[in-house]
Amino acid sequence: MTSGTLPFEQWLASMASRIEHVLDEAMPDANDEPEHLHDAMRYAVLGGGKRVRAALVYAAGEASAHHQGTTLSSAQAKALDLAAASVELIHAYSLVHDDLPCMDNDDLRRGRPTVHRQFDEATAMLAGDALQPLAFELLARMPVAPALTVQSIDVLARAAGSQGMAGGQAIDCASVGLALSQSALQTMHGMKTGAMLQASVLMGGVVVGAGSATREGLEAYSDAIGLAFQVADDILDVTADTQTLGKTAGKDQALNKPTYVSLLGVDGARALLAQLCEAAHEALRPLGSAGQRLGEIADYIVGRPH
Ligand code: GRG
Repeated sequence: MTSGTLPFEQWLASMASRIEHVLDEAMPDANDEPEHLHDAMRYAVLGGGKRVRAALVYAAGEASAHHQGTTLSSAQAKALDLAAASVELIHAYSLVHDDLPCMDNDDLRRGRPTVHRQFDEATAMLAGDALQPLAFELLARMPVAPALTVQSIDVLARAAGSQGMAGGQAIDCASVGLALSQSALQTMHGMKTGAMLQASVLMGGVVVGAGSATREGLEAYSDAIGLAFQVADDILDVTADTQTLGKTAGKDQALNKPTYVSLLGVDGARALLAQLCEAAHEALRPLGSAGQRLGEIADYIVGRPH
């Protein structure tokens, strides 16, 4: 996994193919009963996605080891695989449920029919339901000290739950047509999108037993990129290269959902994004060269060249 000299795009591609393989192995076989459900779970998870959350787990794990002057043991590398797979599973479930007719009612995801379109609504709901416990099952299998496993489960459960992603989604659903203040918008997105990105970074540190100084840096970094991701998404939503995104331009605006662009305008949102990117790099400064990949991921999220 130590691939410090690869150019960023190649490193990201290598992490994406690594996690694809880990997920493929970890998912139930499509021939196992109930076949229809397993088929839908595999369809939801495999063969798409930028795998940013997995890359954050790997980069934070490597950065933590490097900052402590060590390299990853094979047990730690295996644990990072399982942690990265667990965040991708929770993320995939959230997309399946978010696309359902009772939520965003989307027909396309990652350039293909959404799970409820490809299968049916009940199967899509159940596929999401089954992906969630699978994520925690993978964490329970990590070959690390039990205390680190428990901490990882705690971080992921909080990020996905009612005070994280699911809660943010609930606030989002309730705010259609409302004019939210910037701080209310920030709270909603911080929970809905930011929490899982933060968890990805923190879990990378937890799994390798990062010390408190490293964790503080990771936490500040994750705050900045968690928010930056959503601001960038809102900007892309209106300036849209829909081919790359595999989604409909301006969907949130069309749904009359509040966005950073509707609140601050495109230029205001871009200025906020630049500030957040700066804050992410600032947070990494104490990690020195160990933070290089995380810095590159921040640039990637905000769309800067590297
Ligand atoms: C249904 C509980 C529940 C939560 C849904 C994540 C989420 C909460 C909704 C997704 C809606 C959305 C499109 C939000 C914008 C930001 C976002 C999370 C985009 C999708 O993440 P990417 O771009 O997706 O990392 P890939 O496909 O690359 O994995």
